[in-house]
Amino acid sequence: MKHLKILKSQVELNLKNYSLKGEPVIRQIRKLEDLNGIFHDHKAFSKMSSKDIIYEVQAWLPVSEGTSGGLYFGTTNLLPGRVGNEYFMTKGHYHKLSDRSEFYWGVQGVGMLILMDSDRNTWAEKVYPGSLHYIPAHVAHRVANTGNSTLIFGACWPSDSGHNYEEIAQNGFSARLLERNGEPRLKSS
Ligand code: M6P
Ligand code: ZN
Repeated sequence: MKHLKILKSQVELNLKNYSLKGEPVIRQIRKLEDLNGIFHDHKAFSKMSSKDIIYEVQAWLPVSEGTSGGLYFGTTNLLPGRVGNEYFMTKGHYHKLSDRSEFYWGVQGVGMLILMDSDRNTWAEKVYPGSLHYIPAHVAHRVANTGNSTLIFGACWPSDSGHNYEEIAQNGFSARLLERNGEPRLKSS
């Protein structure tokens, strides 16, 4: 019975490094080998160490996956680096229920949120501490780290949105974020 009780939430967010403490918190590590096929320079990719960690997601999923009306909270630490001239980035996805939207926000470091609509128009928003991003429904999203330090971003999404990775695995985004003369540029692919 919670009536009249003053409680402490079961999960805490460390506001400095954005790590989550408590139960239940899930942790998902993505290594370079998990990102096979997403970078355009296969030769550079094959020379790199496949066991290297590229990013880690921590998330609080208070309700089971697929529940309508619930929310999930996640935090992602994306390491700096490149495969050839392409920045380290998350796999990227549409939502399985494609009309579900999401918030991302920058916490630490700098990068780009790369977005692609269902007509395959691709654009990007700068990610930096305090940047806030509304990812509309039907828009694929991924984040690239364009800086020299770990990029941390937060995310909040509906518990019934799911992830559709297949579409991106098959067709990719219609543009790539590449480094040119020290600057990130979106280039049609
Ligand atoms: C954010 C959220 C998660 C997602 C994670 C990594 O934290 O959008 O749902 O899993 O980023 O992105 P991806 O799943 O594309 O690798
Ligand atoms: Zn999402």
